[in-house]
Amino acid sequence: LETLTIKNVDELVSAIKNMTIRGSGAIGISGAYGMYLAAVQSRGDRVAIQTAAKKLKSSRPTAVNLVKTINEILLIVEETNTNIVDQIEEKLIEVLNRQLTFEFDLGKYGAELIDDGDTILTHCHSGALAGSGYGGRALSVLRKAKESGKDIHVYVCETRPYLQGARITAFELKKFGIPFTLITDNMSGYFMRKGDIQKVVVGSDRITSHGDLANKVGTYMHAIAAKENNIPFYTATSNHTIDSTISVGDDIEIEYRNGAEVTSIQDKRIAPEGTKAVYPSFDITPHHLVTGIITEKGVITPPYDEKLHKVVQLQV
Ligand code: RUB
Repeated sequence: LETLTIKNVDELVSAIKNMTIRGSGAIGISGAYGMYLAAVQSRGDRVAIQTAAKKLKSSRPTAVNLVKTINEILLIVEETNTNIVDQIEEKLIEVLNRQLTFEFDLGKYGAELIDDGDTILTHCHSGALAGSGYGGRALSVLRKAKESGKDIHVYVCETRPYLQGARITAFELKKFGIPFTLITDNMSGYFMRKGDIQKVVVGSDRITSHGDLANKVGTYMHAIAAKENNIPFYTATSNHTIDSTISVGDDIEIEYRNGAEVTSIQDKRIAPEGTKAVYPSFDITPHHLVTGIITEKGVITPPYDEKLHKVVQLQV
């Protein structure tokens, strides 16, 4: 685990853009830290804090956590006349504690869906700030299942091109003593058809009111293969990932990253020079492929609209 020192909002925005900080939960929390940093450094100057908010919100477009968290803090800026810095600090602490509680609670509900002896497929890395918290969202479900005495095994997709599965999830599973096998992204269908996978649990970056979800590209393929093989497909999330302003998943903005991130692996070029490559960082899994949405308030099953709306209403 490396320590990252961030000295100002611009450095934070770069760290989010270049994926040093990534994952919807982690960038949401970082956004709150960024707002606090801007407040402290500008001594509570409204315009400076609002400018920071704009930069932070546009750093990555798909995960809604970041935008929602920053909007919460912007409310303080708009409505408070005194002690803006102290109030933002209080909100930051609230956001951190809330995230830890969410992760713990949703893990508890999610673990009830896992049976003793299950092998679970997960994609990318669904965690909080690496190494902190209860272990992130999908990971929290797996960890709770293991802690409740269930004998589980996890297939972890490596997740090209950033390899978050291999570089982060595998390390966290190892740390928590959960047996796992690393596979490449294109192997899940094979193992599902063979009967080796009983559940799929992934995170999500944004969930619409219909229950369509955006998550790391490749998630949709796993969901289709799961449906075809009668394997339950779950997403582990919190109310901050639910965007009730959008109903249809295809209306979610998908971040396109530089194709050069596909033509090389860890700075080593793997394709001929001049190769054209594209990298949509997320894809949309429509709600009819989603068996359940695991939240801090319980597991939501279809039809989603009204139930998701209630979860959003329950907390800020
Ligand atoms: C990460 C990713 C994660 C979700 C959910 O993508 O798709 O599955 O963000 O994570 P990237 P969490 O690495 O491109 O940010 O549950 O931690 O919020």
